[in-house]
Amino acid sequence: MRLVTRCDLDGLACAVLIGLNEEVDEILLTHPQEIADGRVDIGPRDIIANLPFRPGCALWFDHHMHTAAAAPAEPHDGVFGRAPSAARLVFEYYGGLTTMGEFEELVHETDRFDSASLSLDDILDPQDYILLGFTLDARSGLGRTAEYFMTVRELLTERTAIAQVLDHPEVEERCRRLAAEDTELHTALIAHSHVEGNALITDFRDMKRVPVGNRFLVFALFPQINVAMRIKQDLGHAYVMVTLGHSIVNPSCDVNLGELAARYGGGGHRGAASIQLTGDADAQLRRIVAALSERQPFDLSALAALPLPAASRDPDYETADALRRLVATEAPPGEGRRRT
Ligand SMILES: [Mn+2]
Repeated sequence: MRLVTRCDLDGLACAVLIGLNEEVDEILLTHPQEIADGRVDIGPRDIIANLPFRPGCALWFDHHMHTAAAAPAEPHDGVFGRAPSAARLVFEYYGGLTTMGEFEELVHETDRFDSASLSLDDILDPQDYILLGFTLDARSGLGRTAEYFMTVRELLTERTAIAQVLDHPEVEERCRRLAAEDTELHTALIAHSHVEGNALITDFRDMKRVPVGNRFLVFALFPQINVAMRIKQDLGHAYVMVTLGHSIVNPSCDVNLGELAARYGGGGHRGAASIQLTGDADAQLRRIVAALSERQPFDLSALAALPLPAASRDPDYETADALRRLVATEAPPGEGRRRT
């Protein structure tokens, strides 16, 4: 059988669990759009996981409810349902705790990572499976991710303890580079951001190379904002790239970002969206910011005094402590650090 999945922690966990229960001799890593557009030939020896359905596959596992429009009317094997991760559906399908108890932690952490139910600690000082998840993020720009995916899949399939997985030279190297990118991104975010009401506006248009870093770092650095907007110049094309995201630390933004983006020719979901702006970008940016920032601004002086990370993987990371105190004092009742 061939497993068709996505190159992220959820796809990885699916690959490990399915591989233990089916004869998988080939893995194809692809993107949801490739499947949705029918650019991948799918047949009776294919198992699709963490990706949209295609008719004719042997098994299908997915939890992305926005693909519900593409949910098949025809009967199919596998599971499609609401769950924090596709790995959770796979785990339960093949017997869960009874048959694969040793993978419970992998599945639990994949649930948290895939649904972005992360704490400030997970963002500023990720550990174990959460750290592994960040090394697999294609947006981390670390390259050669498919080979890396296969290496880690083999380690996990052999039931290597997560501490040993992280000690593997390839994994260690990626963790090291991620930490370096995070430190750079931290500095860049502080230098290029300002707050408008409840929104953080980061303008990277004058940066030649934007550090990739952890995409949630912005929410840990500015825990009082509930929505972030990032502006970048697309060098190859004549447009300005705008990405919008609800904070995972302060999940109180009620603006539907997908709908807002659609008004400017972009798209996305309620909590995250992107727009390629052509024409007069500045005028459009001002209107988008106005739609995002509907509350009074916060005093940022406390944040300006925070130290930059010396070693962002240090367990005694000072910034994390400072942010914990900030969140404890500023978060309105009922809005904790964790979403679940
Ligand atoms: Mn998923």
